[in-house]
Amino acid sequence: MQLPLSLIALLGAATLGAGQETNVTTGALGDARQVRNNPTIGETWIATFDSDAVKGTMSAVAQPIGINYTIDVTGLAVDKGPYKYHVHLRAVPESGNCTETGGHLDSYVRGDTPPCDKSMPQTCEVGDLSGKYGTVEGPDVKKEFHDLYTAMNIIQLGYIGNRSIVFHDASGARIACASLKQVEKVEACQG
Ligand SMILES: *[C@@H]1O[C@H](CO)[C@@H](O)[C@H](O)[C@H]1NC(C)=O
Ligand SMILES: *[C@@H]1O[C@H](CO)[C@@H](O)[C@H](O)[C@H]1NC(C)=O
Ligand SMILES: *[C@@H]1O[C@H](CO)[C@@H](O)[C@H](O)[C@H]1NC(C)=O
Ligand SMILES: *[C@@H]1O[C@H](CO)[C@@H](O)[C@H](O)[C@H]1NC(C)=O
Ligand SMILES: [Cu+2]
Repeated sequence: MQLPLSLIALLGAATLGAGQETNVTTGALGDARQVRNNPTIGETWIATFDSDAVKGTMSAVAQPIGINYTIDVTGLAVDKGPYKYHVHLRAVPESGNCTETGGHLDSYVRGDTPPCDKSMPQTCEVGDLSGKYGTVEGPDVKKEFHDLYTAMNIIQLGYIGNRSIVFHDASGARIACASLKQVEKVEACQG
């Protein structure tokens, strides 16, 4: 659900009129735009987790608009949540060091604060998936959601290819990370 633009403008004007500071809750480049030009519907990228902290997968499948995600993981410590999960900028290096994945995918330059308002996902950092679709609790998670603002088109803002998914525990620590890898395209088979 989106507020009509006129209503948003009115609310903004009312807030300014009252002489209050307004918090910028969208990106410097504006709200995230819906992704409508993925190259191949069904193109799939998967992040595979295989550590003591998390085992399982997060898959991303291109849709006519945006991407469908499925989280299917086990082994999250029950006393360390709620857990956040994001698309981070870079793939995980050979060392496995999650710090080196860099910050969140933030194509519209919004920053972390104030926190994402999930009722207005277009205003959130593009990669802040848990901000938009909810944190998760251990031990096991099976969760699906449809994000309109991430892309599998390399020339588009919000491109997730060769980036990574990072899980954070309640302290913010990066407890696990995995690179998003494209699943081999399977040719349609005749008979
Ligand atoms: C991981 O990478 C960060 C940033 O490069 C570095 O400061 C840190 O020492 C590394 N951690 C390990 C265990 O190598
Ligand atoms: C704006 O955000 C800051 C920090 O996130 C917060 O301290 C402040 O109360 C907010 N102001 C308004 C008017 O919401
Ligand atoms: C996946 O995307 C389609 C639109 O392409 C949507 O209808 C469907 O609800 C999505 N699945 C989930 C689990 O959100
Ligand atoms: C993604 O990574 C794979 C494997 O490292 C590489 O072959 C491919 O060229 C990369 N694609 C892009 C668009 O960077
Ligand atoms: Cu993160």
